[in-house]
Amino acid sequence: YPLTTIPDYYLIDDLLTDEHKLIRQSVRDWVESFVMPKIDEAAQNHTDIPNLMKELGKIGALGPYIPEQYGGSGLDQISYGIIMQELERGDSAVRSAASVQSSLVMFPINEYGSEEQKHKYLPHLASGEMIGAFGLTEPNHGSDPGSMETHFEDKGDHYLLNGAKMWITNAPLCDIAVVWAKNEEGKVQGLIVERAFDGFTTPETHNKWSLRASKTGELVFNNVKVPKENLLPKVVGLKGPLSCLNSARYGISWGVIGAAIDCYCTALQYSKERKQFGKPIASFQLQQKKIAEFLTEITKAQLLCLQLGNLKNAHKASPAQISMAKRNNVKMAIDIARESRQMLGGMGIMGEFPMMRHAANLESVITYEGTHDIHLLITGMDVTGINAFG
Ligand code: TGC
Ligand code: FAD
Repeated sequence: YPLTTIPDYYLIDDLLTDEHKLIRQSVRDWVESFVMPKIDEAAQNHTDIPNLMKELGKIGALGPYIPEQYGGSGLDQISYGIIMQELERGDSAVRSAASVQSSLVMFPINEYGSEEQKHKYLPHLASGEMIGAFGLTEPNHGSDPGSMETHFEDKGDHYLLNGAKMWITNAPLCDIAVVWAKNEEGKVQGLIVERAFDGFTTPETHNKWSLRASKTGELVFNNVKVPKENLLPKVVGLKGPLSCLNSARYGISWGVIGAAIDCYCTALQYSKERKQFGKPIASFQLQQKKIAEFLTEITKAQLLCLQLGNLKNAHKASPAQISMAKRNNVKMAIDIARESRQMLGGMGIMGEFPMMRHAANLESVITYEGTHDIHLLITGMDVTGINAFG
């Protein structure tokens, strides 16, 4: 479909700056030339896209809001959101790579790291020469990370880390991992674990039907000696990893709009070209209902994200507001991917069209960074003041 058909039904462009639009255009062009031609093959073959992280670094998609002195671009939160949207129009795996590197690895090092840690890691993460992973989830503790078992002991001149993390994006590729583990008092702290440390392994998780162009794996720590200078010094407690999730969930709220746009534009074009009963299928009311509802839901999601971005820029976005946007927008996108696939009939199951790939990817997106139900409970708790988790 021509890129000029990408929807802006409520003239939201009028609310963006020239810089926002320039950033969007450059990421959009890169997705068209670098991602679109190879994404179906990568997903079909369950392989990652070669050099993806370095390419993301070149276009400034890694840590866009990290200060320039550490290799970031010092951009605002709306720019970050727009970048995520354009990347996920290509594929959720591409957005995932940028999300993890930016919000889950660079963000905690920038917020909670020492000056030495920031200088040592951030510029290499921003350029994509170094790949980061984020270890919070464990085999026995996903929605409830506070019960994690991974722990470290103080051995005088180093820490000794033991445990395992599961479902970790980019684990098999990572050069470093920001790992959340309990200290001897049972308090959660962050450690930067480097690939070369003895006892650290990253087995790959095979046979996924979702996010097939992204590598997922485990982080296993068997008596890993972590130098003391690799502890993130400025945060103690679960709020450390959860604050990183605020940033990543915000980016996902924007990102999934991109996946929905790709499905919407594809279905709209197809429905105008495909004829049945002597007429384009777009002329049938049932198909128009789908198209009109897709556009309505995309427009609502765009407005939600833009205002959330304004709140984030003003440091006023609450975790519960972010949960609402993540939950609403991922559901919006997965519904559009599934419904738009039907509009293509048999062709909808083919790799030439993006719907099956987006729908399958979004099954992960609706699960990671807090499941659909967990985000509902966060909203419920915020509104009622009653904690329904425990
Ligand atoms: P709870 O007792 O409510 O809170 C513990 C402490 O954390 C604080 N807190 C937050 N701080 C910052 N941001 C947030 N969003 C926060 N939510 C809570 C809270 O104030 C408290 O602080 P303090 O100082 O009083 O100690 O926590 P809980 O144990 O009851 O758990 C509830 C919670 C919120 C953890 C749970 O609802 C939740 O969010 N579970 C979901 C877990 C999750 O999202 N995991 C994601 C793993 S990473 C991932 O999926 C990456 S995918 C990457 C990709 O490929 O894109
Ligand atoms: P569980 O927590 O076991 O949940 C199972 C079901 O129970 C869900 O439907 C859930 O909503 C429901 N449930 C749980 N508690 C409650 C409750 N109190 N009330 C009602 N229902 C409840 N994690 C990382 O740390 N780093 C990563 O990079 C990362 N990448 C990922 C990549 C992929 C492809 C996937 C699939 C996951 C990734 N994750 C990562 C893990 C992800 O965050 C977890 O899968 C997610 O938080 C859910 O945890 P779980 O899978 O253990 O499910």
